Amino acid sequence: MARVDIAELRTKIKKTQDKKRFEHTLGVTYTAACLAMCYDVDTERAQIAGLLHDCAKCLSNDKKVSLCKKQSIEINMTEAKNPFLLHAKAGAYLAEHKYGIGDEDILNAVRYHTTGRPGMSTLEKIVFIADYIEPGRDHSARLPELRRLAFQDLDRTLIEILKDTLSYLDGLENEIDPMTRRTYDHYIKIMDEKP
Ligand code: DGI
Ligand code: FE
Ligand code: FE
Repeated sequence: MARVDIAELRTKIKKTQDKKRFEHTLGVTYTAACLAMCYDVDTERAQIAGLLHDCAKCLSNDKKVSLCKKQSIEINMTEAKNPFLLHAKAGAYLAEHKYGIGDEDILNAVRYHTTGRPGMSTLEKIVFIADYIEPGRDHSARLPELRRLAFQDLDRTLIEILKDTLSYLDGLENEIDPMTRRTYDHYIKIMDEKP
């Protein structure tokens, strides 16, 4: 992969995001870098994935849908009802074709940062978790506990975040993306199988 200039990428992303979203992006970027240090992952790749994870967030919903249709990216029922979910898939497309990222692991970290997926790489887990725990977040009373846990056990943190997300979405029709459920079931199973 051609070398990515992180400072240059940061400047480009800043131009596409409002102030609050860009602050969040920086929070995810540095939190992902810290988790990468903890789990022996390349910190540059963690920062690149963090900078890019919400790169399609500030497109209008119409733009997200039309980009996915144009690029033959599948839109499931949940995404059709909640087009904001498409910022992950659309973001992976832009990361590759607008920002020139060829690293499949980084692209997957962007693609699955909202729902997760069974069998995530360490980098994918890091971005998913960093998105939830970055310092600017203030959406869950359990954040202090999850922030601590993130630096101790990625899989357990993943499960706790998915559990909170599923219970938040529970009972709302067409709300739960099948992938979010599959990710949770997969990691619960892995946890049960651990000695
Ligand atoms: O883009 P961000 O706001 O930084 O974070 P994100 O991409 O993780 O999106 C967060 C939102 O996504 C949060 O409100 C929970 C929601 N979410 C996660 N999984 C699902 C979901 N929403 C729906 N409708 N269905 C899901 O399966
Ligand atoms: Fe996101
Ligand atoms: Fe995010």
